[in-house]
Amino acid sequence: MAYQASQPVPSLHHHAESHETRHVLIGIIAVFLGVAVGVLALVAVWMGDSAHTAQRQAQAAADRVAAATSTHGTAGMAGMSGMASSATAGVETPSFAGAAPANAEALAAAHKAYPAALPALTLGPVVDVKLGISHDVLQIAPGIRYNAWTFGGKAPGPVVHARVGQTVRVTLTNNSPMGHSVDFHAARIAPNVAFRDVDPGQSFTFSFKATAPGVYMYHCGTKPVLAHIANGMYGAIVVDPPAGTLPAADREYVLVASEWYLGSDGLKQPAGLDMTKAHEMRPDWVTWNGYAGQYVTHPLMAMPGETVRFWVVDAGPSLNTAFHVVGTLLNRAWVNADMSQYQRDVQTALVPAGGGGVFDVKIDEPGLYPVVSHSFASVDMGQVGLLNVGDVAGTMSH
Ligand SMILES: [Cu+2]
Repeated sequence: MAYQASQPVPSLHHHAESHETRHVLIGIIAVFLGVAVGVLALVAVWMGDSAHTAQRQAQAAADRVAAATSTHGTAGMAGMSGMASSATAGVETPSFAGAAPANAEALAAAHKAYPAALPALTLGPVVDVKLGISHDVLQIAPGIRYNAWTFGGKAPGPVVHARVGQTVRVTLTNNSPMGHSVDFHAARIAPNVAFRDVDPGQSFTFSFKATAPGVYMYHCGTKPVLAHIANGMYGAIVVDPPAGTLPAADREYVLVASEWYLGSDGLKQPAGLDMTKAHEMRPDWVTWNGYAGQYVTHPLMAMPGETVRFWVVDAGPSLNTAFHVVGTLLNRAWVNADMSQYQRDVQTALVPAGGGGVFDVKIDEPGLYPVVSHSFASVDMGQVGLLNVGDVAGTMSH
């Protein structure tokens, strides 16, 4: 107050003037607000109306799509089969999941299952891995053929088995008409050098030392990687820890999970890759070791009380695997294939796309135990097998 009183008169006058100005301003603002409220009310009414309009328009569009679908119907779909990519505007790429010829059961029985048993170790300091690259027609489900790109003429490619401390020497020979490469997740190596593209007709050798135990993916790393993996260019390498450091197992199986995205049903002629489905992660088939349901018709075997070890890789290209064995628990789960520690009595363990996991089960009661991804859409698309404990008769679907 003392300070205000000491102010010169002009200053006080100025104060009064500024009060007046403020009143005028408030008046203007009030008027403006009044107008604004009115305008907002009008906008609200207009918005409500345009929402109704939009709704009506959307419904009309939906009706037109429904009408078009029922008009063109199956004839339109049939005309599209055989196309590699079918992202025609407004038409969903059809699913070919579950397609099967009349003799599917006989074909499934006649199919020679991919050998899941872990191959023996190679003695000596160097493990020589020869990977021939070729383009081949593969069966990926009973009666379903696919134009695949492969390591060693099959998908997955050969299982590599090494021990920590060994050198893995990889020789790629490209017998296909286009460039390919290989990326080993077990390696610590400059990828621009080791994982480089190899031209058609060329060979290339690189080596790496196996430094960490586990199970790892290998795959073609040529762009677009999604297409090269989806077409079948992947496999597993198991790296054992030093001898005697893991609990003993009576049987060891390698399972590689992968998805297939088909541009046609693959029945009359081999299907090609549908990149639209691959991008949308909408597979037609999901498999263990490249063929839908092959271990249902040709179960993996074990005897009661045996410890069975699963070395699992998820090759993707995009979906994860929720590893689960129906009717038991995973006694030991080396999650993410970190072999320094395991979890006990796990119901389901995640194996991410591009990752691995190692799982022991010990089953005392004879029976048929489904081995699945508990992400059950994958089961319906073929990612299911059976562990037959005690060589019991019969089969089951799950
Ligand atoms: Cu490739």
